[in-house]
Amino acid sequence: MNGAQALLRTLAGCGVTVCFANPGTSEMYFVAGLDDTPDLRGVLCLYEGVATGAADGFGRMTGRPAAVLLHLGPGLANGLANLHNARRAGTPLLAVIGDHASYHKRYDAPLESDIDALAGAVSGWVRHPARPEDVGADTADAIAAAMTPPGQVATLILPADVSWSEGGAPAPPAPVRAATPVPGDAIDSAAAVLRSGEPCVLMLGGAGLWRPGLEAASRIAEATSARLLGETFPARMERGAGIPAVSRLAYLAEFAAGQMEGARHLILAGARPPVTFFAYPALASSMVPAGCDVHVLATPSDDVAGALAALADLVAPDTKPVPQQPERPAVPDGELTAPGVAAVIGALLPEGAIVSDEANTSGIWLPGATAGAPPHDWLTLTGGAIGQGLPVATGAALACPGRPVLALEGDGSAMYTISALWSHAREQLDITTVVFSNRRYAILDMELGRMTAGAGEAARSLLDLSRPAIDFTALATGMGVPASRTATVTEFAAQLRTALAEPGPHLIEAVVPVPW
Ligand SMILES: Cc1ncc(C[n+]2csc(CCOP(=O)(O)OP(=O)(O)O)c2C)c(N)n1
Repeated sequence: MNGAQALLRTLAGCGVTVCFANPGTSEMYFVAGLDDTPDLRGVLCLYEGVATGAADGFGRMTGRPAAVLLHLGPGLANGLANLHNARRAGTPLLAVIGDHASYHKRYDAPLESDIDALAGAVSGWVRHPARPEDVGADTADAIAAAMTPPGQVATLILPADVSWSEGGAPAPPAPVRAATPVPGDAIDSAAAVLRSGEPCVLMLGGAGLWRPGLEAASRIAEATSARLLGETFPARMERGAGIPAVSRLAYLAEFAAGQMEGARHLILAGARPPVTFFAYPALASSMVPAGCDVHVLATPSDDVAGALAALADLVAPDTKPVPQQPERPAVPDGELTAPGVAAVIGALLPEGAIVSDEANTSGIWLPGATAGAPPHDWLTLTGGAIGQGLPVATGAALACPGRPVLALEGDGSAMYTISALWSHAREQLDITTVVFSNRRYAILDMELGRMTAGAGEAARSLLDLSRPAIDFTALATGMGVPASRTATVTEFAAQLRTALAEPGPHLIEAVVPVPW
């Protein structure tokens, strides 16, 4: 058995079922080995940022790593932005980077580059198997490393000669570390803060935004009148009818300040201390109000749900969680707008849907409009690097066959990784993509206005996507995804109904004005 075969058999034996791949010559032995590894499905992605984002979506939904196969430093570099988002999400993910044969590296062939520098930027764990004999154990270690709570990017850099040389053997799974239990005194001191009678915010992140954590947090809020908030950009949040509703901290610091106002204590459960997305000349970077003490109940690598449940048992032993009531918005008629799209999505969102939200300024109304829809999962732009939404939808759909996936995309963001649509078609994934076609980088219009005295024509032109207008229906149909375009609410509702009813991928280009 060669090194590549040992790698593939170890992956399959450790329960890795999908490999999102964009290979090159240095990975040909891995590619060849797929025929002998029927339990590992290779999914071709036409750009590395699609492969890495898809692996992120898969890991967010399953808690298990998908593999991603990339071609040397340049392939890794193309996939880096979505690996960054995966790192911020705490997603378990295994990156396999093919490298030149060890003896070839000193010749400085054209694709030679500093793979370690690139991998180090996003990986919590990096290893280079030096011999085929090492590959099995290194792969098993990589999978266990990827699953170290809450999850991280683990990278194996595999020289071509280690791939093709004989001597490999598969290794059994390596033990995975469990989430760290939160010590009793951290729970006691959070309870003391909650009982102080002083205004408290309990901020939830990571696993704290899944149903058990939300239910425990709801009990705590009911019994103590602590205010609940979710982190601004969660990796995965469970929400909808029957699940306690929690608002997320706003992206705009001005709104977030209102949500945090008056807090004397901030208790963190799986969330980081809140900071502004960017620095602004006249704003503080920290969103913790002056005079507010920060208490860490659980870090993202701790047992967040367990800590919340223990805290609820202390301060709210007889209190039940308060579930969100079922509620659907009325669908307006007339010209299509971002709030109109949100209302239609809120009215039609199917039970068990997975929403990959990269709608940016057009998405402001989505949380409100979908709050009382049947239970669903919401995946957000964890690391702020756009081009995540379509790939994450790809991985989520492969992770959860049978569940409908919605990718809600700003037009600018959709273009970064538009070739994900081809993988949606090729794999016949049940993904409905809605592109909010406002034909601008609207959020940057807003930021330009906030940061500068006034922008001229040249500046505004740099944020304009209307010349030429992008025909998303042509792009989608050209890649095998049935598509339609509309500028009215009634048509949009009809198109969304059809897209949700028919299996396989669809795209709807929703022509909307910038929301202001
Ligand atoms: C990788 C990356 N490149 C650039 C940016 C800067 N950026 C933030 S939002 C944005 C435009 C988003 O446009 P669109 O998706 O159409 O949403 P809209 O702002 O119109 O709502 C850009 C370029 C970024 N966040 N990430």
